[in-house]
Amino acid sequence: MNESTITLEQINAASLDEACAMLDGLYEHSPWIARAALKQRPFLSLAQLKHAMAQIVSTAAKEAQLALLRAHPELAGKAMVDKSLTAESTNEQGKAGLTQCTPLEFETIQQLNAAYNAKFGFPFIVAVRGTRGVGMQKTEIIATLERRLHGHPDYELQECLRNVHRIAEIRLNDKFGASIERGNQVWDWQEALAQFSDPSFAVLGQLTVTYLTDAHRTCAQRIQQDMLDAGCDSVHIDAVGNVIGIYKGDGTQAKALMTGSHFDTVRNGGKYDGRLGIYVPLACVQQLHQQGRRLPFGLEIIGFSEEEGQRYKATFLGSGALTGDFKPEWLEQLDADGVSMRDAMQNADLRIQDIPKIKRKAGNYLGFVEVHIEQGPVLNELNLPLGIVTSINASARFTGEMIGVSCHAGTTPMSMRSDASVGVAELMLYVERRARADGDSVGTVGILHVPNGSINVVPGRCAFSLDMRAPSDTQRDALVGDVLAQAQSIAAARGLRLNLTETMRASAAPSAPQWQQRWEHAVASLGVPLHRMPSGAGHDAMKLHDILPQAMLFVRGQNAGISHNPLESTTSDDMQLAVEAFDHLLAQLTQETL
Ligand code: HGY
Ligand code: MN
Ligand code: MN
Repeated sequence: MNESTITLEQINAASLDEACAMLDGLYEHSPWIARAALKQRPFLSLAQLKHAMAQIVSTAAKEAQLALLRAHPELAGKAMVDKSLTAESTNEQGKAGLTQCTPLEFETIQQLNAAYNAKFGFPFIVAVRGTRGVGMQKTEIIATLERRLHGHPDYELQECLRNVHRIAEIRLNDKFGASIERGNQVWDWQEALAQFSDPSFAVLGQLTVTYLTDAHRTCAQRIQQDMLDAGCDSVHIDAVGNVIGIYKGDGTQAKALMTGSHFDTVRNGGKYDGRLGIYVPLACVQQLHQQGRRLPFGLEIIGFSEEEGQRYKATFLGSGALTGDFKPEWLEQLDADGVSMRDAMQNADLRIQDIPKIKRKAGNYLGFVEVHIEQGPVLNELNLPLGIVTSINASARFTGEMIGVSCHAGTTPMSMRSDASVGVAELMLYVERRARADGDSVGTVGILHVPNGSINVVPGRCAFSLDMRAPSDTQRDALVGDVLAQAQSIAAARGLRLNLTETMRASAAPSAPQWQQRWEHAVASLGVPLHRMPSGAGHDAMKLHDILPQAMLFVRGQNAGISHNPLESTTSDDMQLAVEAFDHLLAQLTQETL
């Protein structure tokens, strides 16, 4: 802490005017926010102060919110040109290179700013210091401005406010000299891992890492090295390609804590889905190792090799192998290029015959915890960095095909067609209607494909997928039952044949109360308000749930929490808080073990 930084103790002890002076400049030309929040002193943490200020804005009148946005300068705008920016904005726009725009960049930003302001009535605001705090690239700023120009006014108002809070967060960190090194380390580990992608996607600048491809194996080696460098005592790759890092305990407690998540991705996915859950605990091991400390129990951090079921229809393969749920019939599955899983595993030097041996004995473990990005908008809208998972929704997946008659699009009367794609289209609309009727179920047709389709041929075949989820097995089964029955009746009414194969079914996985409570104590210790929520996404924790007590911690996503999308994003500040929460959970376990 250098002499120019301030401390929370000073903030809590100062008079209101002195405290306001210390926080001056957090919100551009808007001291009313800090002043109102400071009335809630004392603050336990910066996280608590940040959330208090965000709440002051969220509960303010819309006019006050609009005034706050309009108090902000445009990016590379008039204030920058005539040098009337505040010191903070000068620093931020400078770090993002906006003071060195080419004439074309300058012209583009000016035009986009004008269009944005004309459409929404307030300036485009993005935290140009970015999610790592070191400054966005100008190209990224322009792309964000172009993308958000098409946003909905209500969303853009809230998104600009969230960026204003992010700007204030970074300014607060500067004022307090806040240490977010470990969050930065987690951010950097994931950034480095994201450079490896399956070639046909890499050329498009997209991240896709599917089971046992060259990119996948390079990721496994990189994770293995990161684990060793961070201080794991041993790291190995098991018979299904999981990367297992061990940090030994001091021998007091024979049982170990298992944690981790997956490192495979969906096609054109994000950098944090799964990977965050490997690197947050690794940052804890790194600090334990640096301090020469041992916990009473061992830590087993696992990078699960396959969770998304992209290359093969074998979801949760990595974590399932540890619970004894590896299905031998998967080995014969062929990928899109006709490569069997067996061949892919042999090519990766995996010992298929050893798969049964990697099943874990539950008695060797205290439990399983997983940190994961939320992959949804809830924490983002609540301005909360962390969330407590109460249960993982039940899910079921199917692949299917409707088969009719392909025929001439010009000569076949509408009344004489068995059009496979229209049958699937009718089913899709039913899935949407039926899932929506439950309120908290979801149904998705993610794959839709007319093989060898032609513009002038009525489709004779249409392939599709079904992904259906609900908070309970009962509700999921009712949804699945109705959808499958409707599929049959659509096919019958349209003279189509229907093929459907169930490819996955996972039960709802409620968090083990004592583990959920440990996460709650950890989050509360950071001064972050508790928000309990179900997980709409499936996770490895739902497989380990079959043999171990488990609970998850969610980390807020940026960009409305979008996921399975290259816009998937979290900040190093939120990653720092996740690391600190994990530290606290380890400390609780240590306390309980002694
Ligand atoms: O689809 C899911 O829920 C997870 O991301 N595999
Ligand atoms: Mn995923
Ligand atoms: Mn995931």
